[in-house]
Amino acid sequence: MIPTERVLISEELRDRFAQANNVLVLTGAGISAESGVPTFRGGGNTTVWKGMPFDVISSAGMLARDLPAVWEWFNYRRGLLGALKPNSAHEAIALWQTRFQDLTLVTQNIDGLHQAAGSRNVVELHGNIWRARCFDCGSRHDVRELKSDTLVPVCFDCGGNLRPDVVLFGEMLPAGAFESAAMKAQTCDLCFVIGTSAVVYPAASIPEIARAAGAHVVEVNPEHTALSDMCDEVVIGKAGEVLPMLG
Ligand code: BV8
Repeated sequence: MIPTERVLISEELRDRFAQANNVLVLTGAGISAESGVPTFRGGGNTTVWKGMPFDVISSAGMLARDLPAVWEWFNYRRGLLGALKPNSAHEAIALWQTRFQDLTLVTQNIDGLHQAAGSRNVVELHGNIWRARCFDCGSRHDVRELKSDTLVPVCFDCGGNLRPDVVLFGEMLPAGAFESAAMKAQTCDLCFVIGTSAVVYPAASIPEIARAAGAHVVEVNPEHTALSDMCDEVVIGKAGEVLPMLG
């Protein structure tokens, strides 16, 4: 536990935060940790499920082999998420959207907590666990409105099988999502990387694009990551404590 008073925000970051116009924020599972959402690689209880590492059960191959098992896995995850609320980090970022001329929020998370905190136009690189998509007609449905007595729900538009509207390992990201995030990364002057181990691509390349385009890149994480050496500043701390300190 890092005592909050020891979390250091540099004067340079305060100045940049005060003067920034175009800001891009990339978030990962760590920003939801203080809401009680288990992270993937921090030993959270989602890392292995029924003996399978999560990147096996959450993969295109498993979807093709065993769609019911994938639904069971996401139903279990939604059960963990159901009662959880956004934390002060999600709330701080929601307030930033009126603070800056242009704020782009890009998340790897599928939990919907940024939207629940009030953030709008969230770029969901990996989809959303609360949505389902039809294999046949592509229509999207809120899973909370699905009435199904079978593990694999069917589309009420065309009767096709539904799948979680989530990007699995080995699958392409939603059309345009990465491209719009990359475009904003090229024009932002301040880029925050919050709560991600930065091992999943292409998401982890967003801060690299921002850095190459001249943005000031700031990481917020209780520990160093694969991206830390590339960042201009690493604030060692929990997102829920650090972000409200920025104002
Ligand atoms: C793609 C949805 C092109 C599912 C997720 C073989 C074939 C195909 C592709 C690949 C391949 N080998 C590698 C790849 C690329 C692959 C990849 O990157 N693999 C990695 C593991 C090496 N990527 C893909 O497959 C992507 N698609 O490449 O398409 C393609 C397509 C076909 C063929 C070729 C190419 C799709 C990737 C999307 C996968 N779906 N999620 C689900 O949720 O089940 S990714 C999953 O990992 C989550 O979205 C998660 O967000 C993401 C990244 O993890 P993090 O968010 O960083 O979470 P993590 O637990 O790792 O870290 C938490 C961090 O928070 C830690 O640093 C911790 O210190 C910190 N923290 C903890 N507490 C706090 C905190 N920080 C702040 N405050 C706190 N309180």
